[in-house]
Amino acid sequence: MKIWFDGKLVEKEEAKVSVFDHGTLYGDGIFEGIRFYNKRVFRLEAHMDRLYDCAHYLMLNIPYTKDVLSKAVCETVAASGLNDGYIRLVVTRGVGNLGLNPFNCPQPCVFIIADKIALYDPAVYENGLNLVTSSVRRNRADTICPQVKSLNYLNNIFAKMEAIRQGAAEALMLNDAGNVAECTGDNIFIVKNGTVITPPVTDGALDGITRRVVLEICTELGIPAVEKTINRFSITSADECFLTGTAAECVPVTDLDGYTIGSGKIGPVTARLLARFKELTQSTGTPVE
Ligand code: PXG
Repeated sequence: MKIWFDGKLVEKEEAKVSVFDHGTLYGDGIFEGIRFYNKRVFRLEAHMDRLYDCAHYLMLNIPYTKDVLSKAVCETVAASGLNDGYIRLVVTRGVGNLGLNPFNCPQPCVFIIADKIALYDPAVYENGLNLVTSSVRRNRADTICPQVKSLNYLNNIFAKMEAIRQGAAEALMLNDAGNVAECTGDNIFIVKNGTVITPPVTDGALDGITRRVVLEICTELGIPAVEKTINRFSITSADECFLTGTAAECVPVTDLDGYTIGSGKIGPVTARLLARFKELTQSTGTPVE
């Protein structure tokens, strides 16, 4: 397997991050998770825009233009020989001294992996997934802003562990006010009386690219869609519920904390959105070669 590491493709064994890298020492860095289908990278431009916006927020200067890094992503996918898979693009603060000061780290470290990923059991795409509400709150915007895809995922990891310990596949994360933010690695949607509803990013959600695609599909198909604050009651009384994310794609949710959601099966609106999402992933994207 070839990894793109600081400007060139190297063997996996040679792709090593320093123990003095502030990404390793402090979780100081950012990442993107991107999918490719039929050797085409899905929504590459949107992922690159988000990466550079996050880098700017961290005052981290990525030493490549967006264009160069986009080409590097395509090169890595081409070198993988895979038709379909998952890209992990990571930018760390780079090598520095012991001590938090990021301004002593002259050069960020950038690497790109193209590999396979299987997030959930394939059965959940047919039968729906169980969620449990986590006791861990999603970050407030005045801590690590939830819109930043940073290398600090500990809150989400704690929430994920809680879910797994209770036999659920994913955890629902509430914000500081007790309203719904999102899940540990996916955005959440409900359907109520024919309207698709998702919390606004200001309620503590990542501005997910799959989330944006689903909202676009709603417009295209004439399905009413709104960004609105929701709570756990909104979910237990919803007709349908589903999650979106690059790794997860679109997954129906049929249970929250033992409450059956709607019919307990994939709902008709979810099924329509999933079908159109699949068509888009199969037919659009940036060709890698
Ligand atoms: N919320 C959070 C907290 C995320 O980390 C999403 C929502 C969905 O965003 P996108 O842009 O992907 O639609 C994410 C994305 C993994 C993994 O390895 C996690 C994500 C993406 C890719 C892989 O578990 N999270």
